[in-house]
Amino acid sequence: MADAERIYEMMKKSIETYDSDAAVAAAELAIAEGLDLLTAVEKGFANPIRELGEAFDRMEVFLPELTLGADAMKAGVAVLEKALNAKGGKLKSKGTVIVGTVEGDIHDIGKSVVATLLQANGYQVHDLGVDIPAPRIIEAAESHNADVIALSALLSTTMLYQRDVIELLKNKGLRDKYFILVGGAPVTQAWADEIGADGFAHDAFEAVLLLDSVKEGWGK
Ligand code: B12
Repeated sequence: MADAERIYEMMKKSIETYDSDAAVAAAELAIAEGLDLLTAVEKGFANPIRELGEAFDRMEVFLPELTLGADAMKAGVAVLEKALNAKGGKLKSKGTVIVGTVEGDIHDIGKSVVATLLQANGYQVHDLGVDIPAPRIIEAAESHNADVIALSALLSTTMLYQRDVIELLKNKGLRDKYFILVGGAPVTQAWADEIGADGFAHDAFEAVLLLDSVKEGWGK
């Protein structure tokens, strides 16, 4: 669809030029044109911010630019999220998800995209933020009567804390209460299998598809 591609391009440009107003305008246009908004989040905003992250990696851009790009992404995604919530507002929640970046890890952007997309797709999401120790994640899951615990880790050192959450759940006799979803750049299906997680997804879009395919009796 040529129109959709044009709007994704506008979104991408807004990230590349660190322009929050342009991101909002592109998001509003996507809504007005009736685009699939979940695809717009991933293609229009998440992919370009990932590319900006890679440029940061290569030291072609620096932290202030990356932060401004992330701000533009958040401004655009907030507009799409509002429209998606208005549509999904009448639907019964598909399930309750606790989302957080594990202890020692302050990477926020990918985790926030996952939280946004799940929420926009009908899940009730509690985003705990970053650098969250295992006991706090479990406390939140218990107090919100969650169905899913979604753990983000961007560092090979902090991936280990995904395992800690699972081990602590086991020690507390709570492991079977939750579907544990893991993700983040260094995380793989093999790692998810090794630590006994229930699911892994490469990106936010895949996370929604995965949860939709396994949910059963959630969203009480
Ligand atoms: C931005 C960034 C930062 C920013 C974070 C800002 C913020 N507010 O988030 C800052 C500058 C603070 C930072 C700091 C550090 N960083 Co950094 N950072 C990145 C960078 C460039 C981009 C990450 C990003 O936001 N990508 C965009 C988002 C949209 O993509 P994403 O995070 O991958 O998320 C998607 C998927 O992974 C997935 N996903 C993510 N979480 C989850 C969770 C679930 C449940 C699921 C299903 C899916 C999922 O879905 C997301 C959306 O589709 C990456 C490089 C890279 N290419 O990934 C390095 C990178 C992750 N950082 C790295 C490092 C080493 C560090 C530092 C240690 C650097 C240092 N020496 O100080 C510190 C660590 C700080 C800490 N304690 O956490 C390394 C990690 C290497 C490793 N494997 O361990 C990387 C890979 C860079 C590199 N090549 O060396 N970083």
